[in-house]
Amino acid sequence: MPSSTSSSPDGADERLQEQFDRTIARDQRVEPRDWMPDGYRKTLIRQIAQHAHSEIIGMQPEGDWITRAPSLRRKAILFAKVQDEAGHGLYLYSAAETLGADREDLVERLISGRQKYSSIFNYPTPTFADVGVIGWFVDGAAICNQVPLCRSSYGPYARAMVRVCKEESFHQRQGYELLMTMMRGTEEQRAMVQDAVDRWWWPSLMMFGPPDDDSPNSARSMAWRIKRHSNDELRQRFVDMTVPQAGKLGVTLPDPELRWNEERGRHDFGTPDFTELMRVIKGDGPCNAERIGRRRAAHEEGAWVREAAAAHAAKQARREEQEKEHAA
Ligand code: BYC
Repeated sequence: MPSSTSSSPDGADERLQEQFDRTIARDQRVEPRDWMPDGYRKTLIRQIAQHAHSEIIGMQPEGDWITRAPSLRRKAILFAKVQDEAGHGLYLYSAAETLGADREDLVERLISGRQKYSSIFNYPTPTFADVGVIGWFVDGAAICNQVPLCRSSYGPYARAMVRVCKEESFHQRQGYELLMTMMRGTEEQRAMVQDAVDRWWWPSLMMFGPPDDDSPNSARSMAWRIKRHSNDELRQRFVDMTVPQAGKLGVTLPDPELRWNEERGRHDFGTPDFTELMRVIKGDGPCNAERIGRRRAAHEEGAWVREAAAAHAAKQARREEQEKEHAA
């Protein structure tokens, strides 16, 4: 792992720090072999690991509908989307590894509850309309949050985000298209869509994190240009983007305070229940135990695959070593 801070009498650390500060100030990228402060490395590992875990846990709520999708077309779309989420998790674990994190350790931290994942995936998906609303709201929120991360100061994270965002925009559109189809259907289907919208609206706003004046990590992450916008700014963008889409779809967003503010040129909206957010983050949401239990079981059931892969790699390495000895 590249070294971080340590004091030295010849002022080398200050020079490294200045170089790092200059890279950030010029909006250039920090790369894995560059010197970086410990705090920067730790913050990135924290955020990237949480992001990776969110993608992996995020496969479950929609994944539950793969065997029950109403048509072959919907099944194929859903399969592809959930597979994409697995891919996003893997890019992100790789990005965390470039910072010296150990993937096995990260997974262990997830399944033991020591590392977080997004609160949004602790809510249930009782109807197929939930699949559509997750695409529209949750992937829509992810796009608002992640497009600016494509300009994040850490190179591997920023580059992973470019690809992830392209896929997220397909995910959002498939969700919206699914809901459009349901809205053209029966009265019962329209009611199902409205019910899913009512259940997912507030948790989706909570995805952006606590309000700015209660966000302990924001100031530092923004100074390091890991985060480009505050939690409240991104939440506002999401509301402004989603309100006209709701109008076109023909659903009502469940917020009596929601209205266009001519003066600000943006929407005013109500305050999400941040005590609920904190409760869910701490493990007490409707599905936390189920989500982690399932991830832990899948990890344990997959132990034989990891052991076989490790044994194969060790055998290959031994063979290569023997071949080198013969050749010498
Ligand atoms: N849920 O100081 P703050 C997807 C934590 S998946 C849980 O504002 P920060 C998808 C926060 O971590 C995409 N925890 O923190 C997948 C911090 O805790 P620690 C998921 C939350 O980091 C499948 C504490 O609260 N997206 O798109 O400056 C299907 C204080 O917060 C949450 C990402 O992961 C939350 N909602 O800002 C469909 C994006 N909010 O670590 C879709 C990358 C806050 O200090 N992450 N916390 O103990 C970020 O952009 C930022 O980390 C956050 C939080 C905006 C989430």
